[in-house]
Amino acid sequence: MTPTALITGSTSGIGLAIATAFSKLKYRLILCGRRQERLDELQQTLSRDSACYTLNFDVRDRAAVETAIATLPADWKTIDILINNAGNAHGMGPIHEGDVDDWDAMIDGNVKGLLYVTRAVAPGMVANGHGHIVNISSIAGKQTYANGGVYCASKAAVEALSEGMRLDLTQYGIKITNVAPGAVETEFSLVRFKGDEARAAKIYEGFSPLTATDIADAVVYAVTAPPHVTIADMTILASAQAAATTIHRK
Ligand code: 8X3
Repeated sequence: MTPTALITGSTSGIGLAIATAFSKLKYRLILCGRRQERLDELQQTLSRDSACYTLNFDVRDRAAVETAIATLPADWKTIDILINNAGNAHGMGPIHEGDVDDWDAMIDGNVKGLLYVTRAVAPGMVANGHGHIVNISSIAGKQTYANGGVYCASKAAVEALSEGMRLDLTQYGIKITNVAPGAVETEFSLVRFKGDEARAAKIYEGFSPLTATDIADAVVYAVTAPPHVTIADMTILASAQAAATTIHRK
């Protein structure tokens, strides 16, 4: 049967690339995001290849997450694949100068939001005896860097949650894949630097960064692996990148 995939943060960046790649596989798609206009546009584009349903909510809003998933129509209720992609970096700076609103945004979105969505979707997978959860983490969850402590901590939490979910859910036939990308050129840096385009562009200067499609390719590999294979953890770096903050630029 055609799998149904729910993707958070599906209207841009890595989420959009995954939605596009899944659409080529003819998966049924539950496209989630905060911008209804973008969701509508995406639905229009992707419905050429696959059936789509949109859900407009912010993962940080616990009640909205619960309501959105609880009110899915009957023929969209069985979710085979959950892509926990929504998340972002907000601001950068030393801990003693950190903007607490930025910290809240990162912890609420990257950690609590991922948990809210998982809590709403996983019981259905347990009841069905199968499922696949893909958590989009980051190299920042494996290596902490200066001025990024809170973002790195939020992604370290994702790493721990991937392990925790695997320990709790393997017995129910649910696979967990943790994907940790390095430098991917998306609107990520623009959000991190609060719209400062020059500063964001500098991040990707002098080397070929990863594209969102590179990450989507890896996710497709994980979700199409044979039933007896779990791709547990993938770290994906740009070829010029040796570590989170070590990039060889020309
Ligand atoms: C984004 C990757 O290296 O900019 O998650 O933190 S990095």
